Amino acid sequence: MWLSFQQGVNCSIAYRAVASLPLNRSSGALDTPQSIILPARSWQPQNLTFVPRRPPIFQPRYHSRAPVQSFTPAAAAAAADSERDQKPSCADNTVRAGSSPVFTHPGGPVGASSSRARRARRGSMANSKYEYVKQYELDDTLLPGCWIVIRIDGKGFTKFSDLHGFEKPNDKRALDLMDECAREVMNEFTDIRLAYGESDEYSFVLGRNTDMYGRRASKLVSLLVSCFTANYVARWSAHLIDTPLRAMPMFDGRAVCYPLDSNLRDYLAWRQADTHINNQYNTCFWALVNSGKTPAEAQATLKGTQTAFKNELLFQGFGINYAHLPEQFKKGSVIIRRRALVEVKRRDDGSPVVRERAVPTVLHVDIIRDEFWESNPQLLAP
Ligand SMILES: Nc1nc2c(ncn2[C@@H]2O[C@H](COP(=O)(O)OP(=O)(O)O)[C@@H](O)[C@H]2O)c(=O)[nH]1
Ligand SMILES: [Mg+2]
Repeated sequence: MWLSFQQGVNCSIAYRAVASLPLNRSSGALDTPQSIILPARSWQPQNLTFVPRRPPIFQPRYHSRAPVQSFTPAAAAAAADSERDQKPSCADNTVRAGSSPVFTHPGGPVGASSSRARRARRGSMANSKYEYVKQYELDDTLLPGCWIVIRIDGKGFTKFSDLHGFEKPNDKRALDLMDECAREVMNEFTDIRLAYGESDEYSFVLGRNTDMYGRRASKLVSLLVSCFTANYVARWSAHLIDTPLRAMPMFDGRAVCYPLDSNLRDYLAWRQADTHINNQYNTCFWALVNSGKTPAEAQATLKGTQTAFKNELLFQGFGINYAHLPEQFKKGSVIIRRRALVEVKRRDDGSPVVRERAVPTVLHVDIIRDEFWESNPQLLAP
């Protein structure tokens, strides 16, 4: 089960029990999460419902490694000969583990993919006539001491969402899937302090002084994008239960550095303001279209209008009180780490072993005003 309690920074304590995500045995996917929020004062250990631990989507990670072939001088000589006969691109030391014969090297057999062996191989490049190619690799280390924001964005999601019949203007299933993928990214990369998402995009904030992957932009962007995308595919069927995935979801990514705390807050405020503006416009637009206007007429009606007009239009014309729309639609999703009790394993007698952990937690709150930052001072701490 997921058993968690959340603790605010101001030491007010709210307790929360989160039911597990049972594995859908036929699809191998996780079912939709359920949360049970218990009132803080009524919390007692006996109130907590124990449910099976959330199973991993995949079995425990391990790296399959090609067996290291035993080394003999004769094999080494033969391998070196055949290596020389190959094309130039194969004649350097970039031999792929498991696909090549083993030959001698100061760092050990090439088939052995230990980091020591790799370092030694790299060192031997010093004598190689091909070494100059390394100079073409640009240094993309991100500025030191700055906040790093990595924003990912769905490629062609206008089409992608139509193809899968996403509800307009917001499809909660799709937004929950985005949130879950972002949580998984934060579980994988613990240097991420905070994430903010809306529509088909997510921004991940890394601490000012993170040394994750040497702050190399290409490493950071590619890893976050691929982790997010892999989770999007793997968890799709748990959220869009009766909707087969009919196209490959893809996400682009970029890294931006912000030197000041105020820059970071302004960046996040910009994204959240964008969420509100888009959501309000889209809610009006689709209400007009669903009432019989053409898209062009709906666009013309809304052109140049202010917030008050749109709120009035929704209320008078369609009985929609904008303030009552789900916070997830109006404010987007912010993910921060909160202390929580998590079941880490089961004893032989079936009882859960619970530990306190920092758990990425999805909130739909205002991050523009000071209140959020004042109640979560760890987010901007050095
Ligand atoms: N219907 C619907 N569409 C969505 C939802 N979330 C994202 N989208 C679509 O994704 C698009 C994202 O905008 P943008 O990144 O600028 O467009 P892209 O270049 O086509 O990915 C929006 O314009 C929507 O069409 C959703 O929940 N429901
Ligand atoms: Mg997009």
